[in-house]
Amino acid sequence: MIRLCGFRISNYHNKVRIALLEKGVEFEEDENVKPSQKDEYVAKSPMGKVPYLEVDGTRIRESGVILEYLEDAYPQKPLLPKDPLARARVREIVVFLESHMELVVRRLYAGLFFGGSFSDETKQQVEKDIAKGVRALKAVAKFEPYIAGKELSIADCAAFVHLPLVSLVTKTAFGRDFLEDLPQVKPYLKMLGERPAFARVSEDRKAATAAAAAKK
Ligand SMILES: N[C@@H](CCC(=O)N[C@@H](CS)C(=O)NCC(=O)O)C(=O)O
Repeated sequence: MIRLCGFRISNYHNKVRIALLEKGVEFEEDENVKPSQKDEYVAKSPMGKVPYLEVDGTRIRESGVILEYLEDAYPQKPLLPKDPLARARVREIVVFLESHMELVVRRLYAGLFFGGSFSDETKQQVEKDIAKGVRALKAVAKFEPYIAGKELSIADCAAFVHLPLVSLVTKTAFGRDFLEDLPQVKPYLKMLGERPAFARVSEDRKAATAAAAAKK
């Protein structure tokens, strides 16, 4: 049996959950697992992060690796094309989204929304780096209607969770949504949000966010 462990506000947890639902894989979920540096948790997830996937007692960490495992283990409803070049293109989009967009804006996220701080230098660097990330995405995104072309792929699972964060952070920090340079993004995210798997994860994220806010 497969068990996804994490929490429903996490972009990385949600990306994996969307893929599991889209692929129709039967799975259990522990949605109350939080990142931690405590020994007991690090024994399960050595970086102390979520999510991880338990497969018959074995754990897989890193959402990208989990998605690749799911493709290998459940090829019936694929989220990667067969052609090696097309597969590379999907993975390239995922790297642009995660490494050059999500991780860039995350440098400001805690400071903007969780009472943390960042220096002017960090802010300037993020502005430069996110512009590069948006430029990269613009060069490869197809929106035909999916981000990598005609088929739904893991790049759509990633885009659905990462792009809204880029909009939120750039609007808040710089007074301008940097994704405005890609006008296809809004209708594309709306289209994805109408798919049952994406809609379910989105609703559950909202409910988990409201529950966390109510606890404070
Ligand atoms: N590269 C990891 C990133 C996972 C990640 O950063 N998860 C966040 C929650 S959204 C986390 O666990 N943060 C706690 C930490 O970084 O210590 C993946 O793709 O699974």
